[in-house]
Amino acid sequence: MNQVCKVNGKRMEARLAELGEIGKTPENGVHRLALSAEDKQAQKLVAGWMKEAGMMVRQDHFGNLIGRKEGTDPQAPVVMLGSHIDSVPNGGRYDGTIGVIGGIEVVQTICEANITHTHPIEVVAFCDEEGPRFYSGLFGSTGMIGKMTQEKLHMPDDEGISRYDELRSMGLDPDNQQDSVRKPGEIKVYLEMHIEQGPYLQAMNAPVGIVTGIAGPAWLNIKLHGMAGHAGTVPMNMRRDPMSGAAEVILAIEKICGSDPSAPTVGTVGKIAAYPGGQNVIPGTVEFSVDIRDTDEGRRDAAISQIQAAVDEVCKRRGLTAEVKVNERAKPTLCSEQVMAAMERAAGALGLTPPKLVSGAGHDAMCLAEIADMGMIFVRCLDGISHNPKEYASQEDITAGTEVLLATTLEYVK
Ligand code: HGY
Ligand code: MN
Ligand code: MN
Repeated sequence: MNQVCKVNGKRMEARLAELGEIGKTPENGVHRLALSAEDKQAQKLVAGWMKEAGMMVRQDHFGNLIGRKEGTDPQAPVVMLGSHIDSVPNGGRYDGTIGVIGGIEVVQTICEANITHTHPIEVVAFCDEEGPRFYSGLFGSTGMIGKMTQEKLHMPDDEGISRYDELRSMGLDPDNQQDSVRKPGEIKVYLEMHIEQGPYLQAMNAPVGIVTGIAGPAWLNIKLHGMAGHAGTVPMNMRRDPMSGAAEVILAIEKICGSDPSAPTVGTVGKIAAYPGGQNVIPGTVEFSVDIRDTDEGRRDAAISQIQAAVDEVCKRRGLTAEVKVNERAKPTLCSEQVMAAMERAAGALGLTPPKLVSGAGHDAMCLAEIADMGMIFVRCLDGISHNPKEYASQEDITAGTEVLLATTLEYVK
C-alpha cells in the first residue's frame, strides 16, 4: 500500500468547533434534533466539507447524507465510514460528529496523499440516529438496510410533524425508497468511530478502544390512566392517581434492572409528562418513556416482561389502567472478528494497544452489521460523560482514533 500519511487534527478540531455552533445551547451543548432547522443547516455544512474532501455528495430518500470517492473499480463493494450529526436535547458536541468528521478526514487525507485504491469509499451522516423527536432511533440506517416501516416513517413528533413530512419538505421522496436501500454485498465493510460515552477507556488510561459488541436498546412508552381531580378536595384514600402509580413503576424498573449487579442490564426513564398538567390537578394520565438495554436479548426481554407485570400489579392495586407500547426493540449486535483484527493491526502499527470493550450505547453500526462486516473504534471521553453539554473528547484522542480509522480503511480499500 502507498505511503504512510497523517490525518490533520487541527482541521478536525476546527470543523468540530464550527459544527458545535449549530444548535449551541446556553450550557455550551448542542440541541440539534433530527430534521430540525439546525440539523438541516448542519447537513449543508458537512456536505461542503465532503466536497472539499474530494467526494461527490448526495442525500438518499431517508435523509442520509452520503459522500463518495471513487476508487479504480467503481463496481467494487464500498468501504463505508460514518455516524450521525443529529443530537439529543441539550446534548454534547462529540456524540456522532467525530465519526462523520473523522470519516471525511480519512478521505481528505487519502486524496491529499494521492493514494490510489480499488474500492470506492463512502462517508455517511445517517439521518436521525438519536430518535427522541420521533420516538425511535437509527432511522436513516434502518432505511438504508431496507427495514423501514410506515409506522416509523409517519410517526408524528409532539407538533404532529412526521419524518415523512420533513423529508418531503427537503425535496426527497420517502415513498421511493428502493433506490436508497443498499443490499448485502454492496458494502464491503462499515467502520464507525464514536466517543465511548462511558468511563472505561479513561479508567484504563487508553485513548482509543475496539468495540466487541453493541447492547440492544428497547424503547417503551407507558401511559397510566387514573381519575383527574381537585388537589384540595379528593381525600388521599379515594384517589386513582397515575402519578403515584408511575412513581412505583419507575422504582420497580430501577430494581428489576439492578437486580443482577454482574449483568450490564440498564433501565432509564428519561421523559415523563402529566395530563392535564396543573399544579392543583390530580393528573388523569401520566405518560413516560422507558429505555431498557442489555448485551443479552433474552435477559433484556425478561426485564421487559417483569416491568409489564409490575405495571399490571400497580394498576390493579390503585384502580388504574395502562397502555404499554414497545416502539423499538433493537437486537444486541456483535462486531466482526476480522474487522476487530484489522483495527488491532492498524493500532499496533501506530504503537497503540487498544482495549476491547462493549458499547452500552446504540449506533447505526447495529443496522449496517445486518448487510456488511462492521467494526467500531471508541475514543475516550472525559469521565464517560455524554448526552450532556459537559461531553468532551480531546483532539489528541480524536486524532489517534482517526489514525486507526485511516489505517483500517487503507487495509480495506486495496
Ligand atoms: O441512545 C443511544 O444509545 C444512542 O445515543 N442513540
Ligand atoms: Mn451517537
Ligand atoms: Mn447519542
